Amino acid sequence: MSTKTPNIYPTLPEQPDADMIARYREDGYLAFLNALTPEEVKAASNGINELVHKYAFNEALTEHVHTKSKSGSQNSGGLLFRSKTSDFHFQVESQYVARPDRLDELADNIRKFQSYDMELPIYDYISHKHPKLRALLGAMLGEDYAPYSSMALCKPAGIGAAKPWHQDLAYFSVNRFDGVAGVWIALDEAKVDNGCMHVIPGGHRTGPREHYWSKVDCEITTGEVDAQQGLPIELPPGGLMIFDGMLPHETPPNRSNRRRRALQFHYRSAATQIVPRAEHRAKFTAPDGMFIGCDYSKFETVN
Ligand SMILES: O=C(O)CCC(=O)C(=O)O
Repeated sequence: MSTKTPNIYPTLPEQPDADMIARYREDGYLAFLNALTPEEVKAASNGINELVHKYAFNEALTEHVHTKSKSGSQNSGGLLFRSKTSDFHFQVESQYVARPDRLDELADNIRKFQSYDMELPIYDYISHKHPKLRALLGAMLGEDYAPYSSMALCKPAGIGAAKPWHQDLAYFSVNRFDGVAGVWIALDEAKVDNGCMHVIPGGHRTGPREHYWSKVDCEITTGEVDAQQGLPIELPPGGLMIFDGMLPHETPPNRSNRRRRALQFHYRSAATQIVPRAEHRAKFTAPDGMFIGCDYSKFETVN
């Protein structure tokens, strides 16, 4: 494990100070134990159940499809519920068998929520309007930053799969790699045993690393990241981490009997542009020009 002291502060401030900004630039992440209020955490967590009750097995609103990846990677398989009226979709943990008569249980066994920021006022508030989060993002990305995506991974108790080492910009179709930040918010206590975030401090400063599709997911090739340098960032419910889009990070599997829910949002600076995938492929490369990111064409949906 890294011997560095984690950049974990007690409270998300009204305005980050110069030391926080310098540490973010140097290490690629900052964490705050206290960012959302208990009421906000409760509303955000209840919202997951609310969305599952609204959409799961509701033929009027949602289609459900089975997904698998051409590489056979475990994390891209599983039942997917896709809204018929928006981009919102959520994926069930691949080992869980969803049943229409057990929707609260299903809500505890979701792997991924995608494009959910406008599905409920609480997510709209946290991701777009929360004054302290806006101040944090403004300080790190510039005042005219823009939302890029809302995608949250949850880890069901006992079966929540790992999200192996990766850089988020291996996936994102943007034209430059110095202006993207992720915000990760714990809704349950996140510890090492139920799959908290791990980061490589400073690992965002050495450019794209080679990724490949393993049996689990798209991940950084062995040897391209020193897992011994991984620093766990344990957070209580309502704790928040902001991290650079190039920072290698991972979360281990949840082998505990406690679920680990989280929210996650990504943002980009005004200097970045969303570009066609071909342009991203030409940029997220090794020195020889070969694409080393995560290629979505490996995905397949099967009705
Ligand atoms: O929440 C997690 O377990 C991991 C999130 C993450 O690293 C990602 O979505 O890129």
